[in-house]
Amino acid sequence: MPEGAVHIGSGKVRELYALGDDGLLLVASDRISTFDVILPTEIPDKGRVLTGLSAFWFSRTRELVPNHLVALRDDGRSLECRRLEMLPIECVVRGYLSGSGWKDYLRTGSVCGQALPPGLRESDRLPEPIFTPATKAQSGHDENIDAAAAARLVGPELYARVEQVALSLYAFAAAHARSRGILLADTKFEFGLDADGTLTLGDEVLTPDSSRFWEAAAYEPGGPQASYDKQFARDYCEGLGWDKTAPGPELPDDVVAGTRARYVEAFELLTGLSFGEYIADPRVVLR
Ligand code: Q0Z
Repeated sequence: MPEGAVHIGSGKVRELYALGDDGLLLVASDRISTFDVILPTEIPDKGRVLTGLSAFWFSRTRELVPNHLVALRDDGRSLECRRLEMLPIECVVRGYLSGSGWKDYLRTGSVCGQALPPGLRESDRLPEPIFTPATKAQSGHDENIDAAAAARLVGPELYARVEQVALSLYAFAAAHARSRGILLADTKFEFGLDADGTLTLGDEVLTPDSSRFWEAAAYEPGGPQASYDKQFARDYCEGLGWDKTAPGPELPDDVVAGTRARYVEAFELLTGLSFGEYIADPRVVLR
């Protein structure tokens, strides 16, 4: 437990600590989930990769919107943040049709009340990126909601601003990722208000756990795409005939090594830095 920090929450793969009255410490573990189940085997350095990517994007997007990042710790897996009053919606942006967006489109022809052209296939690129808010479920899965429902939850003015900022963040990150051979299919942002009431980007941003990253060279719409980072682990688990209920299976060493290599590769492609440089001095991602 980090010194002087009081544990206040656990996510599936992260821990949250209070730092004084208005600070938080977000610590990313090496745990991995597949099919929504935490596996008993860790992926070494996964938490460092995700923390380094998050810090990289916070640093690169601070001109677009202020964020909660205060400091990146020497361990490379802990972010000191400002405590925000979080908005009660998940701010998802989709550039491609996948996951719950694809499911909703098959059923209704729309995603979050936004009609899409007929005849789209799974994983197709959308005519333009769309903002698809969701409620924060206490447990289980977030539920997609339409713009009117989201605007009722946060107020119409804040809703309009959050949509515009989320779309700008996606456009910036998707262009950057595309230039490095990675498609950013979709991503989830969480925003809050700081002590002055300023809209502020919080939580983790543009990591493989909050986004779908696809390898551009392997992109083939018309079906599901391989996950950039988790596909080895998923394929292994599927091959076992596991029923996808807890507890999940242990991963063998070669699957752990292959999965770790994919996380490190995503980090190196997106940041343009070697992962070794990051371990030696995490602050290199802040430029
Ligand atoms: C983020 C979460 C985690 C469990 C609360 N800056 C902030 N201000 C207020 N609240 C949060 C943040 Cl980031 C906040 N979460 C998600 C993160 C473990 C849950 F590391 N919950």
